[in-house]
Amino acid sequence: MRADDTPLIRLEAYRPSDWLIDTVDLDIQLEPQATRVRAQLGLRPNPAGRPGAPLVLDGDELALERLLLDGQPVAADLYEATSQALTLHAPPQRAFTLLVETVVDPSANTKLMGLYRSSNVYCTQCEADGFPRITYFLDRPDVMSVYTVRLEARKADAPVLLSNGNLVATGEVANSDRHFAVWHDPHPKPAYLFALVGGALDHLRERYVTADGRAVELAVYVEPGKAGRAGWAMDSLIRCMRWDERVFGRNYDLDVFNVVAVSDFNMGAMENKGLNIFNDKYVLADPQTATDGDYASIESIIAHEYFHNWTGNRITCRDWFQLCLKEGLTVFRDQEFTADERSRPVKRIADVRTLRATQFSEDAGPLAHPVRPRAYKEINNFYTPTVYEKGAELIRMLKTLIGAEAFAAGMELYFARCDGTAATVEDFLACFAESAGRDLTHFAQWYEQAGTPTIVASGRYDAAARSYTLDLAQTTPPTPGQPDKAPMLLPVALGLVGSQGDLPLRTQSEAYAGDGLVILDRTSATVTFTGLDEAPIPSLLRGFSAPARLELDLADAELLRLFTADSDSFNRWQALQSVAMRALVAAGRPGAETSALTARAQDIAEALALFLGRHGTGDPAFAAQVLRLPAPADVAREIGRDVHPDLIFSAHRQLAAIIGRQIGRTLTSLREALTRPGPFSPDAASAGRRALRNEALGLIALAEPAQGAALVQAQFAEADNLTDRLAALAAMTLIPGEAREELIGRFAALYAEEPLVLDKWLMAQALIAEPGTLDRVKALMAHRAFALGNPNRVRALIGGFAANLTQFNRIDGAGYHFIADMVIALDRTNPQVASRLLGSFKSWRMLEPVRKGLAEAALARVAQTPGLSRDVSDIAERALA
Ligand code: B3K
Ligand code: ZN
Repeated sequence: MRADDTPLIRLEAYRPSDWLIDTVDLDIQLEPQATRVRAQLGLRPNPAGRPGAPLVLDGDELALERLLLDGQPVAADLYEATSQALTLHAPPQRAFTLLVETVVDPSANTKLMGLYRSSNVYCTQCEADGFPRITYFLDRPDVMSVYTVRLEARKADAPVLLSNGNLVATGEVANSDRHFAVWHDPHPKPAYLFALVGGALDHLRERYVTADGRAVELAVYVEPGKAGRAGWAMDSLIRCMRWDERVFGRNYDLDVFNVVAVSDFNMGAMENKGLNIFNDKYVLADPQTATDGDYASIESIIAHEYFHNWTGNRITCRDWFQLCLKEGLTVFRDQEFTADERSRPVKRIADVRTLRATQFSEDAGPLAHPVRPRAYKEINNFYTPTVYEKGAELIRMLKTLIGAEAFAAGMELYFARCDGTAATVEDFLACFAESAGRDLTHFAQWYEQAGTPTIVASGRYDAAARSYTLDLAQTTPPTPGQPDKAPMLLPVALGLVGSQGDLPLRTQSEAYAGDGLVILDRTSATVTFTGLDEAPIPSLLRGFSAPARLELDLADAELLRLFTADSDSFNRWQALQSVAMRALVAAGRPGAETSALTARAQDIAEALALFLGRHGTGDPAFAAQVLRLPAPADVAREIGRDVHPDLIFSAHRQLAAIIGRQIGRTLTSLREALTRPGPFSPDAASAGRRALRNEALGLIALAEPAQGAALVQAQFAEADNLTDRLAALAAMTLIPGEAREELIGRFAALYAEEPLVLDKWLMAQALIAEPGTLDRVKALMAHRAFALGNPNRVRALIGGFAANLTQFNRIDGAGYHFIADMVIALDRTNPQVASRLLGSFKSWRMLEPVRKGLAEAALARVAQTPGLSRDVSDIAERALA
């Protein structure tokens, strides 16, 4: 079915299920090509449903083998079984059991949804709609059941058998080479949280006692021989469990918690109850095969999935429109965990970078949608930066708005009131309205209205009146289906910076909420601050208090002053980024003069030299963020229309080169000062030092290629860890020539047996901003490190190329053509990976006319391909609309 014929599922159309399934007893005989699934369902009519309704169970590519109702065969005319549904026309209007038997082929399941095999390991992925690929079921999150699962397999094939909940029995099957395990999960759950794993796996085990006294067996399962790489994931797990007890008062609730790493996985990880399944990229780590970035991602994703146990599993979503209820909240929780474990300002900066790069760009293009969408054709296309990252920003704003205390009380209330239910955004917000004693109706609009608001601010100082007046106005651009926008409730955290630091904030203005917070909830507001003996510089949106764009007309000199004097670290960082962004935006347009860029580059370099001299070694992680200029893609987004990627890219190179040359000596001596002898440690402080050293290396490579190449060679030779080796490789990719090719070869030889490291190698090459890259990528597709069937390989090489601003957007359209071909090819085997890749076109409308035309043609070619999946046709259709 083409997406244009696919029914649109609407939030307004929600109604409770007519039937409930209280218990599910699964008996699963694992076989690589023919796994038999016997599902015994304990059904009853839902008192909230329609009396006398038929029973329609969802299926997906299933074949029914056997059907028994209360143990008796069902007459052929009483039911209908297709590959997509099993319907009982007139089921008994009472509780009854249904035994449904299906046979599935895990080895042929290339979609990686439902039950599949990954490197000889059986595993499952059921969110959002994979369970009906295993058995017929009411696959909706508000149908929650208690599961008992018996798994049976050949011992040699699957010595380890795992499912959700607690292990209740194991044994041998008499007179056979088979064994079994029975798992029982006492917590009712929706089918999307079901999971099983079977295979030969090694593990790392720890015992954990919860704050409320429950002993829990923790285990991390990995490919044989890789248990030595599971330590960091385990360590992260233990720390995040403690943190959730301390900060949110949440204890774990089963006797076991298992994490399993698999090598073929459509996304990062999955929070199945008591059995989290991970992309191995987010579990395996040792200094030789994981970067500091990997260590940080593992820590945060382990935490994210664990935190879902309460925000997602114990309290799940009523329907998929409420996805942000679990995702936005859980992202907020994992962000807070990282902020507490590492550096709060650095985490905030990193998250805002991601938000702007992924969510702001989504909001600005044809795929924009509200945090809670009102309609969808394919729910798997809504696991987006808007639902996740903007969803987390909404929770953060809520906390800012009502204060930490009322926020904590609201969370408590939510856990107490909604535990065990499938809840809605309204249920969630009601808890905070109650704890804060406030009406949150206007705030709730954040869930409904798409688009990134722009705040336009201007201020004036009146020396005679000793006052400073700040005018704030907001607008939100139209997005698909929402041409007219209402004003949002924007919490604007602010300060006024004077010559000696922050000035006291005295005002009678209505919009001022106290504690440095202005609430902009109408089209415009004016706030007058009094008692000021000097003209202040406004520091607005401190800590990035709202997911908005800010237009504030400060002079470069004022921004540079904020960079040194603002008490808010985020805005210190932001101030310098803003100066750099101005330079890049001005220089990245057709016909731009280069003199303005040069002048600004010099100002930035001077400010940086001073800053690095003072703080470079004191807070290297923060300094690394400061040193990293806005990326070319950020500049493209800021320009927003008639974008010329090549012009932006060369402006970026030019700016980096001038700065790099200007502060070259500072960078070199800083690199030396940051070198610490001793063995590798992944802790945040050590990672911060490496980040700054490597940021400096990149800048040197751009400014002084010969010196950069020498430093790269030395660093590669001396490095005792992947972070430094990969940074050397990345810096070298900026310097064309023989030496680069030689280093690329050496890196591949060193890591020939490490697919996850080779992914980084593939990606580093796919990102080279040179016309030869497309041919290089095509050639690499034949390399043994690449496989079209493995999502990690595809994301690294093909996804890497699609993220290459200048090469994906080649003026001859060959980049678009190639990605379109890849989408079409991948769609035949794995529609989710294909549709993600197609999302690379999400910013096509902002391009200059020639590229825009070529991108549109490539999109149209995808859209017109016969037999497309719903995943891909939905994205193509919306991108072109
Ligand atoms: N809940 C899963 C994502 C499922 C994606 C389905 N297409 C991972 C997470 O957000 O924790
Ligand atoms: Zn999640």
